[in-house]
Amino acid sequence: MTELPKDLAEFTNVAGFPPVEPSVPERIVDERRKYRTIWISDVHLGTKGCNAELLIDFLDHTDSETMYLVGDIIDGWRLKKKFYWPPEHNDIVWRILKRAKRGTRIVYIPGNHDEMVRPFSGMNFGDVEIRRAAFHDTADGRRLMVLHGDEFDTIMLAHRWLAFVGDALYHMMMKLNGWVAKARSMLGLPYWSISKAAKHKVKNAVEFISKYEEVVARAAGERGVDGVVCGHIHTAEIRDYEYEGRKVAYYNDGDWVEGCNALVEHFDGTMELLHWPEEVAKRETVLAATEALEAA
Ligand SMILES: [Mn+2]
Repeated sequence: MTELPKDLAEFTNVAGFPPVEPSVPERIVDERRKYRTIWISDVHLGTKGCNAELLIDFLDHTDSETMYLVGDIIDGWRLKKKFYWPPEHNDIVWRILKRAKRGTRIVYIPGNHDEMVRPFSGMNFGDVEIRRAAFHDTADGRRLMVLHGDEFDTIMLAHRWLAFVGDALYHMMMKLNGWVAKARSMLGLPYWSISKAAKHKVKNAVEFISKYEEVVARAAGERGVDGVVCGHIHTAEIRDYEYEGRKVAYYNDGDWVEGCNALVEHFDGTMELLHWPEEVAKRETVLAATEALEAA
């Protein structure tokens, strides 16, 4: 019999899960930023890409009446290949469950990376509602459709892979470009620019994103709702579209791999995208200024 890796044994020990105390202690702040609603998605727990530190910070500084987890919260695809589950990832689950206990309504809409949770749609696990999709009524009387967004992949299939060509890859290619040009000229091959090819791909990625947003907004328009909240493409955005003369709002809550964004609804129904690294920087500036004042 093969023995379970230590982490996995811990993970599957249901009696001890979630842990009684998180490994990163919950920060007690004077006052949490309160919102009517918070949407987060594409956390990818179970991968090295997940920015757990910032997400823990976010969860410790905010609160809301309702919180939607808009898919790809746990990366089951990657976990199946290679088990990776640091204590901080437990801490996130712990914080979400604690929120539910404190009275936040938690709605979990699984995405394509956590599609193994989808068969449980309609059920409640503890205080967490699992739904395939949801409608959300804003404080200013608008009805929003909430879904992960991979539902549109079939339409987007032709362009799908282009979305993964990011900036980092582009810059790496720029560097490579010089070497390749040199090697090619040494071999007597004609000049061929990787960076030019990459630039073309980046342009395609930008086109992919705007096309995706259009497709999703149109689907929302067809269903007669005032807007849509999704994730999936790791690109946070608030944008207004029009469908047959009506306004349809497109909201994408971004991700916690690169962007570290959350979409929030204020108590008057105003929507805002938070870029958490910026919020942390602002907070630290204020803190430093206060300390300087106190020292003076
Ligand atoms: Mn996804």
